[in-house]
Amino acid sequence: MEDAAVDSLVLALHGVEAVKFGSFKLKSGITSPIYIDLRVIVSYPALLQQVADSVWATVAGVEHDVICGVPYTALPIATAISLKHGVPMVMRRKEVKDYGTKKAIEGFFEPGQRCLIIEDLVTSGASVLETVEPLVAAGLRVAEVVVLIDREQGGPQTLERHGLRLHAALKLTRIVEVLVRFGKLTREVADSVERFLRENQTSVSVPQGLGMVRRLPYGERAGLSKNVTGRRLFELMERKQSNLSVAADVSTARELLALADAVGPDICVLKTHVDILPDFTSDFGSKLREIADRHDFLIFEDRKFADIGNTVTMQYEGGVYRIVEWADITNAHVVPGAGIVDGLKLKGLPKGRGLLLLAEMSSKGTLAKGEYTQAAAKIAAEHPEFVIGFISTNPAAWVGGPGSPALIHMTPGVQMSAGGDSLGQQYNTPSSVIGERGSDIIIVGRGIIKAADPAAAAKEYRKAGWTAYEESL
Ligand code: S5P
Repeated sequence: MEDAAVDSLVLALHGVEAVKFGSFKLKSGITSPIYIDLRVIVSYPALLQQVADSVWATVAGVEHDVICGVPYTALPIATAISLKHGVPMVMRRKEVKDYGTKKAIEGFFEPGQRCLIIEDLVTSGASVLETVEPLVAAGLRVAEVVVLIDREQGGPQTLERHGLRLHAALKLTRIVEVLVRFGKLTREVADSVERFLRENQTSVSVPQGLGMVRRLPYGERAGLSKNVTGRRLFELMERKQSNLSVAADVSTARELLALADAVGPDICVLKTHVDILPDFTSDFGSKLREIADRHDFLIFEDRKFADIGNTVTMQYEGGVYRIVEWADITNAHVVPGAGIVDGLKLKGLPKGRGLLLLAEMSSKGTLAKGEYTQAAAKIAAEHPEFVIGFISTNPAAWVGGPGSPALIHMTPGVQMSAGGDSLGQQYNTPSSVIGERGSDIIIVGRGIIKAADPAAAAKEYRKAGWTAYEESL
């Protein structure tokens, strides 16, 4: 927005007392030097139009098919935009809590359409998330949110963690700056507002219940998977009562086979990195398969493919390792786009193999977050016959939650106590990963393989993982 337009809007909002300064006791009990209440703008049609125009100008060029105002204050703003620009609108019903059984979204839309969210004021971002959840559950794609005023108290950061980009027509500090410049506010009050903002940052990690679908038992999910390996995995977890995967990052193939035998009775999946084994031979696969069959677990080669479709077909099938011959499961980054899935599927599907997509990573500073994670979820949803799930770290916080119950979430970075290593690995506990973060399988490496007695440690992790699962049902 042009400076003059900002000035005029701020002065108009201040003129009708939509933005007030003084000492206000908030619902939370905190005293705030500023109070913003935009409900009053419906009484001033010219101002409502000015607000709608400013909001609309803020998202010029942002693509969408429908818009949805967050009830209630933003509804008239969305309506004004809809009327002036001919954009179809949908409405979220605020009263319907159980959107599984009642209609939560009014209006016509097609699944897969992009919905732009319109809001009047963002503090923590929680109301926006409440509106986004049923929209996503109804099949709309949501990635962009526009707000008239961002209070700059942590909302954009929270929304970003949920894969949403916030566009703000006005930021609170800008409003204050304009009002000081026009002599409506003293420097002293402005300073107190800035101090208040600094000291009252919000952080909504996972609002209670948001994004959490009711967890179905693993056994029931077996029937939903469209992939043989996905089905087998759910069935064997239920049968064996284990959601533990051991990351067998030992230094030789010999040690790996011995470890597989030792932890075999307690795991559902053994995860390998065969390219670290100096004594790998072509019979490694058949030896490991024999142990896997005996102890009833699946083999996951953590190859993390990341190339174009044509190249990965050769890497998956050929070379020294011939991964497709012996690994039930492998995984891929989605950075090349959906072609990587098509390539791997060409070789893997005829053998009944399954693929996991890396939607998030456990390492510090990972770039796999927000829109990237959402893109991985979308690619998975488009390939249900081959993609069996994700490597993820916090699926409960995804927009719309962990997604289809046919897809499984496996989470690395697990130890009995939270922490990390010196190279950026970050650890969460089994109960946090399964109970709070909504994952299905814990992947444990050094927590088990570096223990004095790996077999005993595996039993402990298995128990911790399974107890957390049972409690979450
Ligand atoms: O984001 C990830 C993805 C994976 S697959 N972070 C990870 O740590 N992993 C793998 O999980 C990693 O390659 C290693 O094999 C295992 C974690 O091992 P730990 O020793 O830190 O438990």
